[in-house]
Amino acid sequence: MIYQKLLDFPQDFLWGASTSAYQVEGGWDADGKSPSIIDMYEHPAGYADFTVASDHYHRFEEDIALFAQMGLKAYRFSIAWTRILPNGTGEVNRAGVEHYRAVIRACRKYNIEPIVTMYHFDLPWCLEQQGGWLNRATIDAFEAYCRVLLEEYGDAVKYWLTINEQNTMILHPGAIGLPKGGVLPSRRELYQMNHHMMLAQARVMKLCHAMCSQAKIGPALNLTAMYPETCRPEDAIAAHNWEVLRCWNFADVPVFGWYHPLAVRYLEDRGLMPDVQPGDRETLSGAHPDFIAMNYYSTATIAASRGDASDVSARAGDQQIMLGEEGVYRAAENPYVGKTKYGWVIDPTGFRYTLRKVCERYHLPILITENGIGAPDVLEDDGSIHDPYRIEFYEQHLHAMREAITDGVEMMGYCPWSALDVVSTHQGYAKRYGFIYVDRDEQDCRSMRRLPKDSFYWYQKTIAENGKNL
Ligand code: BGP
Repeated sequence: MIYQKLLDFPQDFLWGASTSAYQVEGGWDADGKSPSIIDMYEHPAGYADFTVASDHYHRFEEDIALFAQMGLKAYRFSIAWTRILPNGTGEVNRAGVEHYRAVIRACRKYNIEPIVTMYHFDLPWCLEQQGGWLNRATIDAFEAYCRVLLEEYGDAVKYWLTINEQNTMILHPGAIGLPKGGVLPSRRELYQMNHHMMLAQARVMKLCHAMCSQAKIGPALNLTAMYPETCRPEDAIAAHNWEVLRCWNFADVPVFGWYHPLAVRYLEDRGLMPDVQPGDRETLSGAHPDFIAMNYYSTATIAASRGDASDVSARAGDQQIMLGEEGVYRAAENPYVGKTKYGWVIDPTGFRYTLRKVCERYHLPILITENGIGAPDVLEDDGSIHDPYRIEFYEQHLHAMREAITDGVEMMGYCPWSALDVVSTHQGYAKRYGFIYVDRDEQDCRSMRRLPKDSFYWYQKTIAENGKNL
C-alpha cells in the first residue's frame, strides 16, 4: 500500500532500548545471588562468559545517565530471579530486591519508563536440578517469584513482560546452552515444558491484573513472518506450517487461551502433545495480555518439504537461522534481502509485514522489545565508533514501522537490542549490538569504559524529532 502521507509516531511513543540481566550485569554471585542455568552452562571456547558481562550491576547509574543523554523514554531490562529468590522460591534476598529498586529509581529520575522482563532465559539452577520447567512445581515457583516483583515494584513499574522468547527456549534450546556433558531434552519434554511455561505465564498475567490495576503485561516472543520460496502452492503451505509452529502457536495461547489448531494436529500426530491436567484449560483461558511484545530480527523463506531427511539443512542454525524439519518445511534462500555478518537476514519490509500479521491476528497494541544488528564494531584511536550499518538498519526498520503505523497497526514503542554492548547469547562479545560501546573484548575486561557510537547520536536526534524524518 502506498499512502499520500505517512502518519507520525504517537506523541507518547516509548522510544527505548533493551538489555537482559545475565547478558549485561555481571556480578554473577554478588550480594546473595545464586547461580542460574546460564551460569552453569558450558561456554563455547574463545567466547566471553557471563561472569562480568558489561558490569552493569555495578555501573547502572552511569549507564542510565547515558541512556537519558541519548533521550531514551523507556529502558527494558530483566530481573534475575536468582537475585530475588536465591533458592528459587522461599526466602527473599533483600539485597537483590534493593538493587532493582535502585535501577528503577535511576530510570524514574530521568523520566525513563522501566519495562521489566520477569524472566529472560535465566532459571535458577536449584530449580533446574529439581526438573526445571519439566516439573509442574516450577509453575508455582514462578508465580511466587513474580508475586514478590509485583509486591515490591508494582507501584513503580507499569509495563511487565512475562517470559522472553519462550519460542526460542523451546525450539532452539541449544542456542541458550547446556551444562557440560548435558543432553538436550526430547521434543516431547520440550513441549511439556512449554505447556508449564504457558500455565505459569497465564497465572502471572492474572496475578498482575489483580494486584496492580494500572499495570500492563504481555508475553515477549520472537516473531518472524515466513515467505514461500516460490508461488508454488506447496511452498505456501510449508511457509504457513513453519509460521504456525514457530510463531503463532506461542502467541495464540496467551491471547486465545489454547494452542493453534494446526499445531495441535501436528503435536498429536507426532506424539508431542503435552499432558494437560484438569483445570489447565481454565487457567490458560482465564488470563489475557494487554499487548503483544515482540522481538524482530529477520524473516525466513521456506520451501515445501521433500518428506525425507534432506529437509533438514546441515548448516548450523540458531534462533534466526532456520534449519528445516522433516515432513514440515525446508529452509530456502531469499535473493531480495540482505544478511548480517552472522548470517541473519536483514528485512525491514518483512518487519512491516510481520507487524501487520501480528495486528491482524491479535488486535492488540504491539511493543517492540528487540530489533537490531550484531556487528564487530571497531573502536578508533580517538575513541569514536563508526557504525553506519547500524544507523542504516535502524533507519530502514523504523521507516517500515512508520509504514505499519500508517497501515493501522497500533505501536506502543520501540526498544531495540541493545542499549549498550552485551554478551551475545551464544556468540560472545565481538558480536556487538549496543548504541554504547563497552571497552572490553572476549577475554580481557580492559577499562570497561562506555563510549557512545555514531548510532547513539543518530538515535538521540531521531528521538528528539519523534521520528518525523524517518
Ligand atoms: C534474542 C534474545 C536476546 C539477544 C538477541 C540477539 O533471541 O532474546 O537475549 O541475545 O536475540 O541474539 P544473539 O545474542 O544470539 O546474537
